[in-house]
Amino acid sequence: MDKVALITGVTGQDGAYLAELLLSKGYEVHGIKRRTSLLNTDRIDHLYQDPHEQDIRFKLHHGDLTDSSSLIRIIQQVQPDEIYNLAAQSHVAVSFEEPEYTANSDALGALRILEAIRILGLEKKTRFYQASTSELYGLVQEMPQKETTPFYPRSPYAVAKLYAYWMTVNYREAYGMYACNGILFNHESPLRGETFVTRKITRALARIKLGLQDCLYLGNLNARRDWGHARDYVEMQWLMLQQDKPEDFVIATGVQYSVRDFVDAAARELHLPIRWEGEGVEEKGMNAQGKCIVAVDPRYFRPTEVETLLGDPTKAKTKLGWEPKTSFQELVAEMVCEDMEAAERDELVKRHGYRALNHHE
Ligand code: NDP
Ligand code: GDR
Repeated sequence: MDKVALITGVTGQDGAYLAELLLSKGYEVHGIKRRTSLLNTDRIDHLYQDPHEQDIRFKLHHGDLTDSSSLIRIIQQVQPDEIYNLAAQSHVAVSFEEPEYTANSDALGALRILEAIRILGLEKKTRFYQASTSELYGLVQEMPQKETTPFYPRSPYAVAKLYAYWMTVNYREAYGMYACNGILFNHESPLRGETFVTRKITRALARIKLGLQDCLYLGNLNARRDWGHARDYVEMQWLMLQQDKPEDFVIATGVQYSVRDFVDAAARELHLPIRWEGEGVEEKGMNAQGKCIVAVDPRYFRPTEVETLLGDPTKAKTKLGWEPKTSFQELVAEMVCEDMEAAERDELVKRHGYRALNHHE
């Protein structure tokens, strides 16, 4: 019998890569998506199968992490061998604006799934993966951060994820469930949400290059992150559920760059050299013609910031043989390339109006 997996957050960046990976391994994949007024399945449309076909391997269910009854119903119906809990209000800055909702979805959401597994008597059948985060380290206590580094969360998002982390550990110890945390450092891709800093940079610089936008406004340029590729990281999410016993793992590249470094790397890909001048909120990135194309806007500063994160993936390497395949430069190049293609399409429409796309006219 093929394995059955259930993915929460299937419409998100990781959900899309993970669904693709599990389908390629022969899984029957179920995803939970929430109801939205506009379609939100762009990232997984290529995996969609007409429900009228025979032998459907990829199925979507309406549900929400804030709604226990929908979760219990779906888990009962699907009887999954593996649940990947990827759904979350995942934006750190937004969590300061919506702390209560963030706690409801990110902290209690994980609890609701763990309880659903217990209520349905699936503790011995269903393996559980929790999308934990390097944000747990927050105000870092040790460089680099590994599985034993103490946590110090610095946002409502991170505090909510801390609750989910410990609930996962507690259900493993209390009920003997196969439940584990992947402590993932930042991972990006062309599918990354447009308001996270990497995608914001690659998208804006591509548009600036084509004259569709004048300036990119950013917050803390000095923040340092350990950035990997989402495609490599979902492989590890799967591997973590295939072991003899459940354990928590740090997933990272072990290399860190600043936000400013990311801007420079993306600009280099676009042959758009940037010269930095000024300091603090006055810092600016100038193009070759002396025009400001990157500026600091304090509205993007966070009430409490995580200044530096650097992961030590030694445990994942030695115990699971996992290593990231994509370098920082390759990641930036792939993101820039896709955003340049999107900008070129927009520029075409701007230049020729809708006629260029409507050949039947
Ligand atoms: P995204 O923001 O791209 O995706 C989040 C997903 O969760 C989307 O499918 C979203 O649906 C869904 N979702 C949000 N709220 C709810 C809810 N209340 N009920 C059901 N679904 C909901 O995140 P990523 O794919 O980047 O990250 C996946 C997980 O990993 C998240 O939990 C994130 O916190 C965590 N993480 C991410 C890291 C990263 O660098 N990417 C690093 C460490 C952890 P919709 O499409 O409708 O918005
Ligand atoms: P992060 O990612 O908070 O690490 O959370 P994000 O890309 O939002 O920020 C990274 C760093 O860049 C700084 N920054 C800006 N950030 C955004 N979004 N927009 C800006 O304009 C900007 N300017 C500077 C931030 O202050 C920060 O220091 C991500 C999410 O995917 C979480 O869900 C996940 O848990 C962590 O990564 C690991």
